[in-house]
Amino acid sequence: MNYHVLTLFPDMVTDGLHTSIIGRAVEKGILTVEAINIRDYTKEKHGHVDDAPYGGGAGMVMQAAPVCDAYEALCARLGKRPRVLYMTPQGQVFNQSIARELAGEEELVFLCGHYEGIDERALEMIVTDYLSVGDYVLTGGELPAMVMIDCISRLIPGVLNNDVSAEIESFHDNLLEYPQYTRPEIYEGQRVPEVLLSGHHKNIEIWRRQQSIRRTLERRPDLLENARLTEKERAYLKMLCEQ
Ligand code: 4GX
Repeated sequence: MNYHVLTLFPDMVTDGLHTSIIGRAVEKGILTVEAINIRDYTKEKHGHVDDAPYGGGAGMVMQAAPVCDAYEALCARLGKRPRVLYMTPQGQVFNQSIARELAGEEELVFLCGHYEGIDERALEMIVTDYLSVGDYVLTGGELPAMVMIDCISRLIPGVLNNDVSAEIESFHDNLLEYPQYTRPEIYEGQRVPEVLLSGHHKNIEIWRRQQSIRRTLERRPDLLENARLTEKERAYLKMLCEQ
């Protein structure tokens, strides 16, 4: 997977993503993360990339030309026109199934706006997907792009160290993860659940699934609607609901 981030703050993106697990995947050559500075594509002598909005109003709007020129230069270099994801609270709210779908692409372009956004004409010309990280307002699209890159990358084979699928975690089957414990066996008088020390793998698996169901009911009952449960697990959920 090759990510290309169009931004006015390239260091923010590269610094953040060259760290930890994603940084290691970049070193291993599984991913590339390229931040393209939109300011490099201005044709104005003072390097302006923004101007006051037509019709008046507060703040500045990023101009169309540098954004489109940055994208066109990238397309010419790649010999293809990859999808362009625009980070905006007006977009579809990002989730695990969108991440799964995007992980199938070879190249992805993230367009990050600042100030009051980007001239609508540039968006109409190049954006293929409008995506949001949630219903709150940030100062720019860089953090949302980094969130999505992190989430998509861990679905790409070789990025995580464990060979078990990355999907065996929260949101696998639309259930929250079960609680985890490690040494010591007793901490501040609190014991690790007995079943986890039993070595009985089948019972452990049943207990973990029940914990996942219990947790999802308590913390995110909205997810249960789309949860994939066996007949026995449905009965367990029913029992919890009737208590
Ligand atoms: N999920 N922001 C984009 C610029 C902007 C201003 C006005 C459109 C209209 C956000 C989010 C987010 C802040 C990024 C505003 N774009 N992005 N930026 N929530 O809050 O993705």
